[in-house]
Amino acid sequence: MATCQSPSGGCGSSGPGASLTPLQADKVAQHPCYSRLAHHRYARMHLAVAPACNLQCHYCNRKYDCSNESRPGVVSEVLSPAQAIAKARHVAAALPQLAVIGIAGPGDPLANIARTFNTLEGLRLALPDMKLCLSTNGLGLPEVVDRLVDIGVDHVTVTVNALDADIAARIYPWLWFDGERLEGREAAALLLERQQEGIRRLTARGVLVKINSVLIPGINDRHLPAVSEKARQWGAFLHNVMPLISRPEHGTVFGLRGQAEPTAAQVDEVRRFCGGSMRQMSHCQQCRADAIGMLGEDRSQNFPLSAIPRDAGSYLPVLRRRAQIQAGIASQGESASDAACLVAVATTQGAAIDEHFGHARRFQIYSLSAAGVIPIGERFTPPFCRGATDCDEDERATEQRLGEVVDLLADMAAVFCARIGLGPWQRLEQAGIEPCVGGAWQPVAATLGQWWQRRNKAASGAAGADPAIKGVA
Ligand code: CLF
Ligand code: SF4
Repeated sequence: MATCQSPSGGCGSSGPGASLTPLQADKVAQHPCYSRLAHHRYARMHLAVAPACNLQCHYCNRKYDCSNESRPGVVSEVLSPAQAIAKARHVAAALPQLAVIGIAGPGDPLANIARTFNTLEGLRLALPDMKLCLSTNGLGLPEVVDRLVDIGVDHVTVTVNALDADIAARIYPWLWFDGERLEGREAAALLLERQQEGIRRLTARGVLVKINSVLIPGINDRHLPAVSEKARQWGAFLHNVMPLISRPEHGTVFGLRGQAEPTAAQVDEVRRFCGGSMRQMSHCQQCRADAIGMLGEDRSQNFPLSAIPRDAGSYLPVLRRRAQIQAGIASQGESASDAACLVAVATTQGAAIDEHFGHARRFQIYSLSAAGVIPIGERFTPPFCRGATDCDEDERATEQRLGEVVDLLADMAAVFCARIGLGPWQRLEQAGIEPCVGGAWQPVAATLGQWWQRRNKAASGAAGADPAIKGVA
């Protein structure tokens, strides 16, 4: 895998948009919907835990999947949060390319707050290497942004079909908000206000936001370039113009009224106009709300709930095997060489090694091999150090959390951080992991490359042949 340092150059999506930190660029490069290149390498899974919706779209019939993220088709099973987490663990073990788990319906995730957050929080604990993603109409978004960020949901899609309340009122007949039913222009205006506020809050917190727009000929087709321009101003990363699906047999208002679907040429033309403002997605598959697999395939029928084991056992062996396989994919096999290894880095933005070991809530994982310094994902860990008071008062709990962190990093050759205490240093060494603070505040890629060269030199002896690493002198 090429390291995606520049979204316009490496992520495969086209057009202008927000500039990214190295960490955000890595997240883009590993998400099949955000990067055209990634969709050949990584799979996604949707967990259908959210049956209800808080508004009505004229292109939706609740018997079918949410049109925000799906082609029409009944969701096979609505899952409870516990079932969803068990299923995710099972699929992650069977499908090592699985990189992202999203909640996209079949209704709106934020109209099902308890089910959605119980699922996200459970996933974060049970699958610490998984990217989490959410797709919403945005009505319930502003109040949950901090909660999403705390869990580590780094990708959020918001469906924005219009900026103008008169246009939006032709798409959304009513909504429920604060126990009240609103209709027409009043409802549309409230939705637009809440979408804007939610998106701004997300981008301000560094979340990668994708805007989905359903292209509805004669209603919003000429208006979508304005949506794209506004999305850019809000700091969104990507715009996904999706063709309306409107067939009478689906029983939607638009389908029954004979509202035309756009032609492929119309979709291309609107994307071209929108591309003047924002990167455009063109590989969307309008997936079901329970889709599993690479984009364009759906393996959900291979994973029925009845096949999920009750006791999945420890996830750690699965996590380590997934890392090896993903490193192999990313390095095109170089990670299998004796000299190759995995390392973890405590970094806030991905540019410099700038975080204290005990404060890191997630470590970035890199594959080091002759193919280069390649980011392959991250691992969420419990922050074992919660301040001096906590350490003093509950030493045993602190030790236990430290043990969990070390277990999660046990397949790493080294951990790089800005600072580390003596206790964790010793625990890492006992586990065979080298603690490295020599590169504190230094650039991540150069520090890791130099460390790898030195390690191989020491291993092979002065006369031995050192494997070269790309880009490191
Ligand atoms: Fe799912 Fe959506 Fe996340 Fe992707 S889908 S919640 S961003 S992980 Fe992707 Fe499917 Fe298109 Fe959605 S191809 S419908 S854009
Ligand atoms: Fe249907 Fe989704 Fe619209 Fe709700 S937001 S009405 S589930 S398409």
